[in-house]
Amino acid sequence: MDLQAEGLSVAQAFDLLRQMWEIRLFEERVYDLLGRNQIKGASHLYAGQEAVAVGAISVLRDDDLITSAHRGHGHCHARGASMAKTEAERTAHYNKMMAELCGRATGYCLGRGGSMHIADVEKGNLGATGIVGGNIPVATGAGLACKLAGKESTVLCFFGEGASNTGNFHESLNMAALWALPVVYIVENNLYGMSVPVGRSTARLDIADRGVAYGIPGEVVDGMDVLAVRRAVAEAVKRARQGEGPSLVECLTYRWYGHSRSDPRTYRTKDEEAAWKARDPIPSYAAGLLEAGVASREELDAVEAQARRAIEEATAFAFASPNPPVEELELNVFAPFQWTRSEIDREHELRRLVRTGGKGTRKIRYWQAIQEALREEMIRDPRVFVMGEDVGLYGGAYGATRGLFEEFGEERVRDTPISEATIGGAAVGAAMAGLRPVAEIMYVDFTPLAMDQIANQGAKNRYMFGGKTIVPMVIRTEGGAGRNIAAHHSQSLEALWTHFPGIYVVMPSTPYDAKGLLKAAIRDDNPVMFIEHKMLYSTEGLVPEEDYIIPYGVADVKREGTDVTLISYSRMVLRALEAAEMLAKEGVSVEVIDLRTLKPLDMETIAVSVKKTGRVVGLTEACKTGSFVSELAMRIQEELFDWLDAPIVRVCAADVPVPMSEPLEDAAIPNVQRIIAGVRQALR
Ligand SMILES: Cc1ncc(C[n+]2csc(CCOP(=O)(O)OP(=O)(O)O)c2C)c(N)n1
Repeated sequence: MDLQAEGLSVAQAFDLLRQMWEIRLFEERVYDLLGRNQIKGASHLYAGQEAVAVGAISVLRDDDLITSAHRGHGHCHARGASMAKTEAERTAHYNKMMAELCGRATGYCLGRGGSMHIADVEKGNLGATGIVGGNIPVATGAGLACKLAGKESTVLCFFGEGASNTGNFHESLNMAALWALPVVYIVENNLYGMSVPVGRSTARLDIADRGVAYGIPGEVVDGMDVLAVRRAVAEAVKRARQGEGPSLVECLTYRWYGHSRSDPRTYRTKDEEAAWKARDPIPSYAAGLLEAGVASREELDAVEAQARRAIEEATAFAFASPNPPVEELELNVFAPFQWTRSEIDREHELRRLVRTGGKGTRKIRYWQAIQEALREEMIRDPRVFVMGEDVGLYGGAYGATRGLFEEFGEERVRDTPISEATIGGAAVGAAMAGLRPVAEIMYVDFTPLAMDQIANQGAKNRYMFGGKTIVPMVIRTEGGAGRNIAAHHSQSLEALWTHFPGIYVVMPSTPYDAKGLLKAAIRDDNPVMFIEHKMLYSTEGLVPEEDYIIPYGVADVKREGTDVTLISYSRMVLRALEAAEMLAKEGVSVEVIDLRTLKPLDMETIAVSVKKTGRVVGLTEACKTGSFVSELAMRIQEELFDWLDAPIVRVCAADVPVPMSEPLEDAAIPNVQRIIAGVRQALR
């Protein structure tokens, strides 16, 4: 071993050993505590693989980032330990890790994440994920943020060989190669994905070769040799810093324990285990230090003893720590982002202004409202950028990004590959790394392809990681029927998106609402699912000349009335208004509420109206079963039952996939006649 050739000082060489011991002893302790049910939940132990995390992370700078997977203790440990500047910081780091595994309030994630979601975002660890392959797009987006920041920082993305069979892997490698992103994808090939051997899950055994398909250099490394890993990753990081793009490093390694504590390991032999244990990365590295005269036997023993003490102290700390207070259950679901009183009041005035068509307003189309919001926010804040399929020169499938490419260029208006998962995940990673992405998913029907990234990573990361991150991303999409393009391009999936904690859902019906709500979405620190309607893009309406935002959770009473409250959103608001107009001729006074944001939901405005009318009709273009209107009806029933004079009526789409044929499509969704019938039913 030649420390100089490895670029290591003696202290650094000792540190590698120390970190590997700490991970090993940490995992042994966790195994023991799991067996005694003192640690609950699932833990996927990293023992045996220490050389990968420690070797790879040892080449990072403080401004670099990592993302990790379900077997993530080693990554979290190595990152925290290598960034600790003092002994006290190191101690705090082990303590927080063990406390997190024990679900305590003092843990890194305040007990919200546990083993599978361990993260220390403040130290550039963007977190572990329980979804195999889920971190790969996030790393790709973080790489984009690093590249756009121009600071030569780099992202290490750790995952198992099983994850290299996911679409996320392939989408991400393609995108990273296209955009020359500074990401090092590190496959920890421990030969099994749960119980299935790599030979039965993976078409070609050298996963590193998969890089070739994308023009990414791939290398297979002995993952039991900390210095070999370090060398390979150092080379890859150097390429990344020089702007040469991503690399793929496959580390051959082995996990000492089963997949998780309950795994009996029947799929592998004792002989195989013994053969790998004979190549234990810790004693072999220690022997190298001894042979090279860098360390004495006593010094090596002292490293182990010190690590043992640190882990025991961390365990004691964790058990002495309190559980998170139950009253704080909802802490950090959303970032506390507040609009000022004056912004809220001004919006009320502006709403009146555009309704009366006063001075200081002008008429634009809905698509222009979206375009203007994007443009103004891109001018206001250099962190804002747009990406999605065909958003560039083409200007978006519905024209809402027209002209932005010409004005801001391809760096800030990015055409993406057709890779919905990685578009969503890249938005998450870029947002966590400091940017404000607005990602377009062409049709809401395609958002399920990105559901893991948006719902599991984007919406939950803040909560799971103890409130230490924000994910200020906007997913712009459009939905709804009306163009005879059938069941894969016409759905209304908003209820799906309201279901996930941690993401707002916005559905504007007018150009004024679209512009103000989108500007608010971009400025807000939380993820937003912003759903436009394909049949609204060419509609016209007034917007103020001045810069404005529309705060979330403020519904708009689009027509006042006294007999019945008709609540809707998006395109159906227009039909609701038509129905109200016709009913007015018969002497029925309908109040039309446009929710504008389904989440947060403005129950105050609803309450004022229901207390006045006592009757409610919920109107949506979505299929009836599980629609958002069903949730709305329940909320009203729970909170306003005493004021109701009649059962709540739902007017929804039929429970059918949206058909192509025009008369069938028309019949599938509510029309004015059905809305009128719904109102009459509420009045009975
Ligand atoms: C998307 C997804 N599919 C399946 C699982 C269940 N699961 C958890 S870990 C795992 C094996 C993963 O293998 P690999 O990526 O090689 O990582 P390793 O466990 O070997 O570290 C499986 C099947 C999951 N959590 N997420």
